[in-house]
Amino acid sequence: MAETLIIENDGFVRTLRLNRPDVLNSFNNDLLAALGKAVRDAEKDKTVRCVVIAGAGRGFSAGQDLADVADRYKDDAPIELGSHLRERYNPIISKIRTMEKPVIGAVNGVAAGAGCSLALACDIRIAAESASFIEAFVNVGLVPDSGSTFFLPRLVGVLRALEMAITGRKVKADEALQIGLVNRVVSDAELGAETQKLAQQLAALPPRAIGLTKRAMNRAWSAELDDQLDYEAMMQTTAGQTRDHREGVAAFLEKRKPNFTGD
Ligand code: T3D
Repeated sequence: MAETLIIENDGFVRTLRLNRPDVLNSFNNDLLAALGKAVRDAEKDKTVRCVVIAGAGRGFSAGQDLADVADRYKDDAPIELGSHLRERYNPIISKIRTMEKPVIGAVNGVAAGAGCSLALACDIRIAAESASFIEAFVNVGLVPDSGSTFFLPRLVGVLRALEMAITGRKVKADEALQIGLVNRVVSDAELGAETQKLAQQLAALPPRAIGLTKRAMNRAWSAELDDQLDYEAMMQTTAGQTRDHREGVAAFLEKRKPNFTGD
């Protein structure tokens, strides 16, 4: 049986490719377990400085595999979806946000339901022209989960977020760019190369500075200004004590390329 997740390393960049193309990379328990382990491993591994999440075939991910859960509905027993989310989806979304490494979502096609949430959890989203985003939950009588109610209003505002969530309509790549849902749209053919180019650029930058920046930005979503100013000062004390800070300053003054090591 083919692996549900393909893991590829290129220098300091690790790509996690969802690999159930026949069902648009929808999530069964195997894929969720593999992705959960892969994000935990990527966080711990010092040789990984940037993570890319991508999809095989024509989709990014169509969310929960609806066939995989059909067993649940065989009888009239009450169903408790919350524990499935808490055990399998939520730890993945949390890890992507708290990992002090940049995570790029390379959205090659449709990102629907929890697949859309997964894309939204990434730090940077690059979309192919044929990509689309669908808060598909409502179409199957569910509410947005896996972080969609958190990320979407913060990214595009409550007005647009709520409309996407309660209509379940498809937002294509050009609209996604216009409303601030993605950083960039590239041609389908260029998605792989453009993503790798950005990932390699990020991997060459000082890892601690990037990690602390991500931590501070995450925190800012629910902070007061004075409190956040103080937090920035604290983060800067830490960053200022790294070897990479000295290397960056020295390289600038010596007019050479810096060599950041993560120390
Ligand atoms: O349940 C819990 O544990 C709670 C968690 C919930 C999280 C969620 O993600 S709920 C939302 C689940 N996802 C959906 O409702 C999306 C369902 N899929 C679609 O609406 C459409 O497939 C798309 C709009 C995403 C794409 O449409 P299209 O026309 O490009 O492709 P298609 O023909 O519909 O799909 C291609 C194949 O993938 C097809 O299989 P076939 O007919 O070729 O054998 C289709 O059945 C399969 N597929 C697509 N999405 C899913 C799926 N199979 C299982 N589960 C899916 N989610």
